Amino acid sequence: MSTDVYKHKYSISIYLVLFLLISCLCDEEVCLSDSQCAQDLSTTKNRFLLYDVNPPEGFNLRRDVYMRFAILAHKLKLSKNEKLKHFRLVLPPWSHLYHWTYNPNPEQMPWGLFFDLESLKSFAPVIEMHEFFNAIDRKYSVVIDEVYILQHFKDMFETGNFEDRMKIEECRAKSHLIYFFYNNITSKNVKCLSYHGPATKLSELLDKSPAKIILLHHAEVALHHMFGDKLYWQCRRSMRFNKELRSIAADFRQQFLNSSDDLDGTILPNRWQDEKPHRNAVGGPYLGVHLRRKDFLTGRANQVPSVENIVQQISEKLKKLSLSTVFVATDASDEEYGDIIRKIPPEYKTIRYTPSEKVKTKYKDGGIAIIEQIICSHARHFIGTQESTFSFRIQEEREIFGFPIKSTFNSFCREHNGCPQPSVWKIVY
Ligand SMILES: Nc1nc2c(ncn2[C@@H]2O[C@H](COP(=O)(O)OP(=O)(O)O)[C@@H](O)[C@H]2O)c(=O)[nH]1
Ligand SMILES: *[C@@H]1O[C@H](CO)[C@@H](O)[C@H](O)[C@H]1NC(C)=O
Ligand SMILES: *[C@@H]1O[C@H](CO)[C@@H](O)[C@H](O)[C@H]1NC(C)=O
Ligand SMILES: [Mg+2]
Repeated sequence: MSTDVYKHKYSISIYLVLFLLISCLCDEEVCLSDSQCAQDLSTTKNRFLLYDVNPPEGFNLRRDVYMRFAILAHKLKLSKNEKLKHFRLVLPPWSHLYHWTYNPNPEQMPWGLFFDLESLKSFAPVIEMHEFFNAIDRKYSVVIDEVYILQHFKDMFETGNFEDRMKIEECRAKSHLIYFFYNNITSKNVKCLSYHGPATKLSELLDKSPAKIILLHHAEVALHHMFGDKLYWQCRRSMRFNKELRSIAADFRQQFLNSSDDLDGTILPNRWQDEKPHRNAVGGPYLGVHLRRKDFLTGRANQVPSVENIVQQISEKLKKLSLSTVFVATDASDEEYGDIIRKIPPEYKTIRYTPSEKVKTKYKDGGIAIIEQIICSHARHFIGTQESTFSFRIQEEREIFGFPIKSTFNSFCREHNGCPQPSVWKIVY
């Protein structure tokens, strides 16, 4: 064999070693293959922040908790602190939501099924659970270095001390940690952290801790950094729904509501960063309403009007706006919905979204609810249910589309209880 070949091979390996050395030194995430990416992520300074929310909380409050942590992750990434700037926020898979049809197995649905992951990632360094599994260097199980169960300070209301603070204290509630229903995730180091303050303050904890993998449970205890400021809306705008869900909603609007983005003035640019605030959205020729029933009927009887009352408010609004169609998003039973249809005057058309088997199987209750939210967010006028986060998320979406304030921030009035209207959280910047 000629020595030239040897020389050649030799120099290739020297280059390879040099290349690896340089890429390690620069801490660049240049990945030539999936396994190498995983290797790189584990050997570099990357740290992982996982979070979970109080199990009974619904989808739309969880979206709000996400924003608090995405804003933290966004700030960590911009930090000059070497210990903080390499954090990834791991998105908790969606399982066993209280309002969803019960499934014996945890669904563990990734965020990409509901949201446009690329868009989320363009705001904050977030990764799916499966990306986290690939990234860490453990073969069969994950041991979380530190778990903090957040809890409120016991004496906050008694002492009137509402200062931002945190302190490791005794655990007040028995928490059964389920680690996202994965039996290959464990931890030997669980503490309770009494906490009052915005999620961004947790950077102090992350800075002090040497841990590589940290889980915060009851993350909803941490509050918003600033509700309604520029960063809030940037984050909110990055929370675009998954393209297929948007397209299913668009087909439905086209077919049943004579509504399309070019006619309605609801075309958004491809990148959320390029969105320019305006107030020119018109919306499709229908009234959109959200009727939150089920547990609200018992838990918040004051907030929910009777069917007769609802029908009356819908009819009046349709007449006033010269519309003839109402789209109803609701968690009402078929029986209750049937009651609404029967009571609506015959000159008006009532429409509800009914998913195909394919949509049901793929997106389940979570995706169906989103499709209904998208349809409501494109209506000429919207009326929601008092204090429902499902309605709040629709109002934010309409704000992003640029609807006039008056067409968005409305709630159904309720008998004997006046007509409190939702806070107007406008985009201002
Ligand atoms: N498909 C559908 N589901 C709904 C509707 N309203 C409520 N739900 C379901 O009930 C859950 C309500 O919980 P959450 O999202 O926390 O909103 P909130 O309880 O109204 O503040 C939603 O996540 C949905 O799963 C609706 O109009 N349509
Ligand atoms: C943990 O288990 C899940 C399946 O339940 C699997 O997808 C994942 O890769 C496992 N993680 C590790 C690190 O082994
Ligand atoms: C749909 O809307 C367009 C424009 O608003 C209108 O010209 C057309 O007649 C409508 N079609 C139906 C079937 O209502
Ligand atoms: Mg809820």
